Amino acid sequence: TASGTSQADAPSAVEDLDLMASPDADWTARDATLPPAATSGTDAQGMTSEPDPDGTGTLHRITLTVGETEVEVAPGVTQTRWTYNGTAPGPALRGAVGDTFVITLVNDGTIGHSIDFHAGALAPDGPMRTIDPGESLEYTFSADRSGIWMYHCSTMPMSMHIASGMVGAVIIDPPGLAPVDREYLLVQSELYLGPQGGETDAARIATQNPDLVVFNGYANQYRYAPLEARVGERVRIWVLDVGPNRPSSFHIVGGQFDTVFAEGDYLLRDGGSTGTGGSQALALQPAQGGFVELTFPQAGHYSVVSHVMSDAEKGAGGVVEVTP
Ligand SMILES: [Cu+2]
Repeated sequence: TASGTSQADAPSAVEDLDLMASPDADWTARDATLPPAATSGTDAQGMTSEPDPDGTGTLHRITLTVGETEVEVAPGVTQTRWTYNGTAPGPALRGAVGDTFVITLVNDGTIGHSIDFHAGALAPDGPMRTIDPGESLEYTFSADRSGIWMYHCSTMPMSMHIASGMVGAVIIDPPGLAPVDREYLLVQSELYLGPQGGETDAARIATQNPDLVVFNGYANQYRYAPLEARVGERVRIWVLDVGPNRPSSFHIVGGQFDTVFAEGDYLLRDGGSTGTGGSQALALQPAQGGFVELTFPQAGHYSVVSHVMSDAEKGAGGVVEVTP
């Protein structure tokens, strides 16, 4: 196609990449704050929640519209992302065990797309089918198991659709999840840059050598707009690695995790069997997630990184700014 030719002929946006640069003054970070699960009303993302008429849990409904959206992914670098509701990653959905989610998927894009929710077990054949531009489908799943679950487009080549931004998180709270002072969500993903303003370089994905590794869609996002906490507050950070290819080793410089939850259960709580245990990193393969909890002992600037160091140096970094 004509656009394919121009995409192939244009120089890669890698040439414009400067991770020492800063975003423009009018740039705003994506809010990493994770609101509690709703049981009624309409949230900021347009998800409605109400008591399930069948008497079990909460019924959540949201429409996810697929589109192509040009966004900045690093200072001075834009890409045309394939998005659910205009952002990559897409909206984070949160609920409780026993809830039901009804998703209306609308394809406003220019090629076939689909959606696959790991948060619900079902036969993929119908709900995960690819729909053409202009079509829609309804996808209903029951949240029977807790954890932080990936959702993604599963249309082939899946690596291209995932790397282009068709990903998101579903958080199903474990029963008895303790209250905390602050909760954040970080979704780690890779970018394989096409031309400035263009689409993902499909051929480069297979090298598994990304140009950027990012939290919530933008390189070093929370270095420019730090996450906030106060000394002594309990902070929970949910992390999901959506890949498509790279693992994460989630670490906070100067912090120690006293609680770690991964893939459906606590790895560490209350210091473990000795009462003295701590954790330094949450290890996640692509499509795995969990959370860490910690308190910050002193005011200061605590870097948040994937301790896969080359990935941290490609943008998988941020800061928690801790004030007295
Ligand atoms: Cu897709």
